[in-house]
Amino acid sequence: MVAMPELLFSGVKPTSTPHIGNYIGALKQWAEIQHRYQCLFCIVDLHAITVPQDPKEMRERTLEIAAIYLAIGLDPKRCTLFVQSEVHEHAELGWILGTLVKMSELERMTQYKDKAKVKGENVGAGLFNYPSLMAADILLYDTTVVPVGEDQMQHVELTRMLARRFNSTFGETFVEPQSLVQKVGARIMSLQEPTKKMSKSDESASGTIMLTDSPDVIRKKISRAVTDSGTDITYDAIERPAISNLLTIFHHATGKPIKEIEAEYAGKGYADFKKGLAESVVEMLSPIQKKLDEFKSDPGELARILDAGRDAAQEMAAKKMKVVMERVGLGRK
Ligand code: ATP
Ligand code: LTN
Repeated sequence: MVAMPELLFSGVKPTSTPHIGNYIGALKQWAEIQHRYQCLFCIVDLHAITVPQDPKEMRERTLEIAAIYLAIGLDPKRCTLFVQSEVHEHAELGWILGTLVKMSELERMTQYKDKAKVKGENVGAGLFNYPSLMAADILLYDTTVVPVGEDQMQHVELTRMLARRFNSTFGETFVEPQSLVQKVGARIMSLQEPTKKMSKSDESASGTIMLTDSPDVIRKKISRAVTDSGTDITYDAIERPAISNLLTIFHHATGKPIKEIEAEYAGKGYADFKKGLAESVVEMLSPIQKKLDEFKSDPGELARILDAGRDAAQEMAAKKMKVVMERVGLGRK
């Protein structure tokens, strides 16, 4: 008997242009492992609206993310690329799972706590219930592997728990997924505040290198990156968070082990190190940017890929929802 390939699912929110944290923590890994799994990559626009978005800009960014998926090397012949809101089963299963999750479990989610802290009283209920929808994304497809940055591990854990809860309440229906997180680079920090993760919604644009930043902008942002006291270029995530973050980025941009980069810059100053780093990041991004321009200039092809992705995802999701509706007792037959 031929074993079924394991299924991989992941997604990015169209909240703004992705940054090198998204690339190093998630996207780069997707491109490397796509050949080992049956893959679905989603643009999670329903998640994006858990904080207010400009409608016109969000639609543009949805297409931009699709073009980025292709530019980083995802192969649409192997992977299903689609937009979350175009497959209505995501919202439906998200609702059902929202009836199973406990308030106290959602209250423990650090992404919610972090975002709610910034928003204060104005936080929407969607932000609170966000993990139910994320669990729906994953469970709809019998996903086994979810490659994400470290910040999302807690949500994948909650997804596993919801799968178990649903199965024990209504009968075996969902597969328990595993998160897949890189050893180094699962959490790239802001260049301006190295104790905070680099984030699309970060107020300080100079702390975040966007995948579309020009070489000059990249050089400027890296030259202004904060550093730790002293002059040593050595990795120590606790004592020297700023330099450790820059070393991690350097490692991913060049493929060189961190030890080798430390040796290369031993006795040299931060200025030399930052110059070397900036050129490596420019080199890492330049082929992606070139391809991105090509894909952006062919909206017909992008639309064709997303239409095919939607149809393929829809077919899988509909089958699963039929079973879920039956198990839960929804509808008439
Ligand atoms: P926002 O700031 O709007 O919440 P975000 O930057 O966290 O967005 P997402 O679209 O939510 O971006 O994340 C896409 C993927 O990138 C996820 O797998 C997430 O874990 C990963 N990721 C996000 N930020 C980082 C980071 N700083 N370092 C490593 N991985 C990250
Ligand atoms: N919550 C994730 C984005 C996301 C996701 C998913 C990731 C939504 N649904 C399913 C993996 C699998 C984030 O904030 N980065």
